[in-house]
Amino acid sequence: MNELVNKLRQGNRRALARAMSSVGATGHAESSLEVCLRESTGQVPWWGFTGPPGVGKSTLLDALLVHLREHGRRVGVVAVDPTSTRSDGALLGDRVRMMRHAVDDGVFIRSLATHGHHGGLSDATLHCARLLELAGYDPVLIETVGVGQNEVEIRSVADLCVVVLGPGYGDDIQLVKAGLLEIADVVAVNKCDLPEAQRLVNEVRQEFAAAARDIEVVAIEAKSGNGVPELLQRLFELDRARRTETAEASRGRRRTLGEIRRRTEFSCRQALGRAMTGPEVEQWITKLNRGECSLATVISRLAALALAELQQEADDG
Ligand SMILES: Nc1nc2c(ncn2[C@@H]2O[C@H](COP(=O)(O)OP(=O)(O)OP(=O)(O)O)[C@@H](O)[C@H]2O)c(=O)[nH]1
Ligand SMILES: [Mg+2]
Repeated sequence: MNELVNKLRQGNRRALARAMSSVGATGHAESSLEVCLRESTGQVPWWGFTGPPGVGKSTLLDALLVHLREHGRRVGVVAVDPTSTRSDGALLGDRVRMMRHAVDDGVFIRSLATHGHHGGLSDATLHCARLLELAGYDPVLIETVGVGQNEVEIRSVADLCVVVLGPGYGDDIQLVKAGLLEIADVVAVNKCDLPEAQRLVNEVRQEFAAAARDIEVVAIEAKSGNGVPELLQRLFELDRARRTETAEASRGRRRTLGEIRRRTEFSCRQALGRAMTGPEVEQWITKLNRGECSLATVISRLAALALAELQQEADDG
């Protein structure tokens, strides 16, 4: 175990790749590596990049990697696909877009298909980002598609959230955008080489102004790299402002709190689901329909069953 941690701290890429595959794969029981990771990380900022599918997140990360390397930073990337709607080919696409960095020892890119992973998007992301932090990567960049629940999840994992938007999504974007703007520390409007982009920039600025929120909206062209240095400067500024001692102390705590919340919700939902299919349920339906018990009673019985199961699991280790 110590040997593995030493290798990881030295940035051994094979050890890192292996650890990423093994960590979080065991279900309920935690490996000693997972415990060690929680203890040894929490100092390095994680920057989240989220936005609609195809908006240019991977292209942006690729461009940012160039500049971060010029600043002498070693950068870890976790590209997450929580929706499971993309094929392996699309995941490969992420890597292809950032492929020119694959031979660079100062960059480590991991694509994650979290479909079917217990606990969803965030556990696997959390483990991989912690591993990258332990291996000396700073910052750690996390790409995730911003749809539905994921946008809330990325907020609980990343320290800085960059929301990437782009023109050409029609009205569908409105709902997504509203949720995304909530979680933004910075907004990058990509594809500003396209004619409709400036309108989007103005619109987003107006929305922030109306809500009295001081969020910078940066116009970029990820493909050509225009605007990317300005975005990076803004990220450095925000990062510096947050790199105070208290922020660093609370970073690890906040991640663990998010981890507890997500795992608790996940485990409770699973256990309740199983309790709902138990043999007692038929009797409760009958009693409830005859007015012989209240819904509150049924709920508390189901919750008790689920809790007993969780307790048993914990006792079994
Ligand atoms: N016109 C234009 N196209 C861009 C720009 N940046 C990226 N694209 C294109 O947008 C498409 C999607 O880019 P990706 O970087 O894969 O987008 P993504 O957000 O990572 O996509 P998913 O990971 O699938 O959600 C590609 O065809 C890019 O070439 C830009 O600045 N201008
Ligand atoms: Mg991508």
